[in-house]
Order: sequence, then structure tokens, then C-alpha cells
Amino acid sequence: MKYLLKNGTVVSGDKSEKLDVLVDGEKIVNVGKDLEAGDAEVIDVEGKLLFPGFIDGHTHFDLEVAGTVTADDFETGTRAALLGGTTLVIDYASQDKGGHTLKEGLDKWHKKADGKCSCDYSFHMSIVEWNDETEAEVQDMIDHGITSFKLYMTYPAMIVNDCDMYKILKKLGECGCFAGVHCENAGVIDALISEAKKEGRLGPENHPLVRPDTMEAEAVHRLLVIAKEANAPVMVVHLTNKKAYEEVMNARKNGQEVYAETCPQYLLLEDSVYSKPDFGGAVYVCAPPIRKKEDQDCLWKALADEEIQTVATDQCSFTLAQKALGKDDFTKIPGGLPGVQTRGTLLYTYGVKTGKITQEQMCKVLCENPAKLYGVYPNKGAITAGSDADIVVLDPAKESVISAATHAYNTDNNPFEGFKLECGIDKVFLRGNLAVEEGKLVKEKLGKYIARGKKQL
Ligand code: DUC
Ligand code: ZN
Ligand code: ZN
Repeated sequence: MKYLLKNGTVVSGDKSEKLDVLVDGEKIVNVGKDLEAGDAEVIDVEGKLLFPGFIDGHTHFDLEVAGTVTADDFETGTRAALLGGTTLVIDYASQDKGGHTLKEGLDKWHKKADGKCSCDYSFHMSIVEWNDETEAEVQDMIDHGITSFKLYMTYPAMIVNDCDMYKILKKLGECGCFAGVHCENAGVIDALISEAKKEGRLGPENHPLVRPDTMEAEAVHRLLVIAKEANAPVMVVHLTNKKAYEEVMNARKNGQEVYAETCPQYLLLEDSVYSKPDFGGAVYVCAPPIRKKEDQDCLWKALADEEIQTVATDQCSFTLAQKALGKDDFTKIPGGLPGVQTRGTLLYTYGVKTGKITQEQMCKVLCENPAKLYGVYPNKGAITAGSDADIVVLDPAKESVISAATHAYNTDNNPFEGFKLECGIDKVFLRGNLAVEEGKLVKEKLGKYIARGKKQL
């Protein structure tokens, strides 16, 4: 199909311009003023903003957590993502502990995702064990288009010690790759959990108390010292707070290459949510936890200063029945929140419309930066001739309210329940396919696996 999108405002990382966009098949073939339609179908997008398809570099679909599996798999999760304007998700495939290879983990994730996705998808690879065989497999991963990895400083099933952390970061750096790292101090968190249990403190309001900001900042600090020694670039994923942010800034001042990601829940929610009555706090249990107002303010300022490179979701959804697995013990509540459907609309409503960030900065953190970091630019992350025709038509005049009653997730709860949205996703093109029209999904399961190149940021 050929489409001519007329009269819209095309947003990039550095400007917004009234331009027409001509799509032919899977590609954007021309962007300019007063383009001729020829035999293309003309779509009038007057008054709308055209963003490159949003990229979510941090999702967990069909993931086993705390003895249960996320409510959303690749089928329901990528439907919700596409409805929210996300045309590429990068999920975390994972090696299993106990002598398993990276290849086994990758095959497992392909089986979960292939043929089921409504938006394009790719994988980071979580490394949980390091030996000669794993080391040799890094090149296989790169050959398969996996150029970013994930390491955990917490969780028994995933944690890597400082010795392996150093070796892995060094190897990845030598290969032109990097890792995103979940930073929390596992040992002190365990001790704080023991104290809480001994004192009979078993409700969700204890969750943020046993995973304090200091123990995230300590892990960020340790990670960055190790990365410096390994001479390797690194990314701090889901950065939540001011103290941890200061560690990132200090390392940068010392000349280190450090990237940072945050998520809407850390920008928009406060830790008082954990004290909601009737086990209501369980909905918000995620790690690291939701922090305080001063942390939110710090993260918004960091976005405005362009010191945080991406806003992803850490999508990892559970039903209330699943959350109730921790009814008598908050440490058994499966951690994670849904988010892929409203990342863009929340950022526009609470970031751009309030003047905290510009729409160009929104384009940077949702499109351009993740495309460059994860090696898919300018195929993805840009509206330019030659790019994939992944286009979000955002209507700044639309209003709605987030509700579990109407969302597309396979869950009965939404951490942003009741949040007003002052914009809507009107249309989404996925590689030239008009897949969302008037906010409704009209084409499904067209997503394909995207092999990625190396970082360009
Ligand atoms: N944190 C969560 O809350 N869920 C999934 C993984 C993670 O790091
Ligand atoms: Zn994490
Ligand atoms: Zn995560």
C-alpha cells in the first residue's frame, strides 16, 4: 500500500515541522512540503503529531516470576504496546542457571514470541552464568542481532557476583556491546527483609522499606566502579531516585560512558501507594520500588537536561489473584507493573503538556535514543526517507482516563488507574501497515524479529 500523510507535524529529536510523509510498502520514501499523492491513499492528519514508532527497550512478557508467569504474554502484551504507539519492544531473553547456554535461553524466547507479536520485537540477553562457553557464545548472540545484554545485582536466580560482573562487562566492551544492569544491593535487602519478618511486618507497605534508595545507589556506584575498571560502557536500567542518579552523574564527570533509563511509574507515582488499604499496595510492588516526590522531581529534571537517555516501561504484569500470592508475606508478591499501553500518552500528558520536557525530548527518549543505543537507527526511531514506516499519529486534542476496565492488558489492575490522558494514539503504522485506526487495533500479529546492530549513540 501507498499512503500520503498530509498536514501533520513531524517530530524528531531536534525539531517539529509541518511536513507530508509518503509511505510505499514497508518504507517511508519521502518527507517534505506539499508532496504529490500520485496513486497513494491520502490521509489527512491535520492537527496531529507524527512521531517515529515508539521503542520500548525494557519489557518482560511471558516471564516466570516468584512461581507464577506474567499475565501478559507476547500476544496480549504486544497488542497493548501497539495500541500505545510502540512499534518495537526489546524483551529480556534469559539464560537459565545450572549449566545452561545463552542459545537455550534465546531459543526459549523465540518460541514464546515468534508468530505472536503485533509489533516488531527483539531481545536483549540476560547472562546469569559466566564461563568459557558463555564467553564464546557472545559472538553468536551478536551474529543473531543481539548487541545488548542484561545483568542483575539481585534475585537469586539471576544475580552475578562482582567477579563475573567485571569479566562480562569487559568482554562486552571489547565486542562493542554493553549491558543494562538491574542495580540493587541483594545482601542488605535480604537483611532488611529478615528484620521486617522478625518484627511481624508482612504487608506491602514494607516493600519500599526493605529496598531503600541507598541500596540502589550503592549498587549503581559499585557497578560503575567495576565498569570503569573494565573500561566498558554500561547502562543503568530503571533508575528510580536522586541518590542513584548522582552516582551516574559523578561517573560521567570522571569521563565514563554511562547510559540511564527510567520508567513512567518512577516519574508519576509516590511510595505512599504501598499503604493503600485492603492490600491495595500490592498492585505497585515492583523492584526497585516506587520512590518519593523529590526523586520524581530529580528524574523529570534529568529528562529535561537530557541526562537520562530513555524512558522504557519494565512491563511485567500480574492479576490481583497473582499479587495475592503474597497476601500474608509481601516478599511473595510477584513484582512488576503493566505499562506498555500508556508510556507515550503519559509522557506527553504529564511531561510535554506540563512543560517539563519538550515534544522533541519526548521523541529522543522514546524513539531516537533507544534506536541509536540498541542499533536500529535510522531504520527505526526516525521519520526520514529510507526508514521503516513505523509512524505514530498522536492526537493532542483527545482525552481519556486510564482504567483496568478498558485497557488492553490481560490484567484486572492498572497502576495508573484514574490518570487523565490529554492526548490519544489515533493511528499507528507498523512497517507501512496501518495497524491501529481511531485507537483500535485493526491488524494483528504482523510483528517480526528485528536483528540489531551495534550502539550508535
Ligand atoms: N523488576 C520487577 O519488578 N519485575 C520484573 C523484573 C524486575 O527487575
Ligand atoms: Zn530489573
Ligand atoms: Zn525489568
